[in-house]
Amino acid sequence: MSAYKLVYFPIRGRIEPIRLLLVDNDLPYEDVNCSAGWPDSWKPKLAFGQVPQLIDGDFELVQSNTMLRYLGRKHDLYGGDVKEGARIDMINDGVEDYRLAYVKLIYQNYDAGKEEFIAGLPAKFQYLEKLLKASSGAIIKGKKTYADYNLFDLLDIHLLLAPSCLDSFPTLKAFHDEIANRPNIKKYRSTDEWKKLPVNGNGKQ
Ligand code: 0HH
Repeated sequence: MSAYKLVYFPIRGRIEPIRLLLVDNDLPYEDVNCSAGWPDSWKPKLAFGQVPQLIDGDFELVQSNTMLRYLGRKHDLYGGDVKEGARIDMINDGVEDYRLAYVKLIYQNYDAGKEEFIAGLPAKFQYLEKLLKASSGAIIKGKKTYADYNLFDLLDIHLLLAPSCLDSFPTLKAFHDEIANRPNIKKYRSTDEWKKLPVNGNGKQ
């Protein structure tokens, strides 16, 4: 199988959940840095003028959540039936809502809004805690799903912002720990290269 190509800036940002999915499932990929020549050489070629972009042979996709679902369908990370698939999508859509709020804080209101944002996290995380607790700590009990990587990354970036934010959420904390300790993911996240990779494009985290 030829390697997927992931076109993005050299940051974690919106592509990190996709990288984690590929790493955990032994799927080869290469990062393509779009910084050089951005925007003129890139924007006209991108379906919505934005990255990330996934290239699978002659097939090109943008929209990070579409890319996750594509890989989920291709690599059996989409549950076993339509109801499981819908639950995975539902949780992934919830993750997207929380990611949008995070992105808004990071890029538009970091200094003035950080304290209030952190104070509001328990009100959000209680829902995710309840959802996972009802399913033995997983999105789908006993199965890997594409949304695992998006939820993991969401928790991970919030832990950087507020290291104690999962202290009252044991199910979410165990979910995060389990994925962080999977051998491929642990190895990937232990390199100096990964540790130096900015989380966001403006240096805030
Ligand atoms: N809904 C889309 C998705 O989920 C949103 C994509 C998006 O916002 O895929 N793309 C942004 C880049 S992510 C984009 O293409 C934000 C990171 C910005 C970091 C830039 C600087 C990095 C320097 C090292 N934005 C460019 C644009 O819209 O022109």
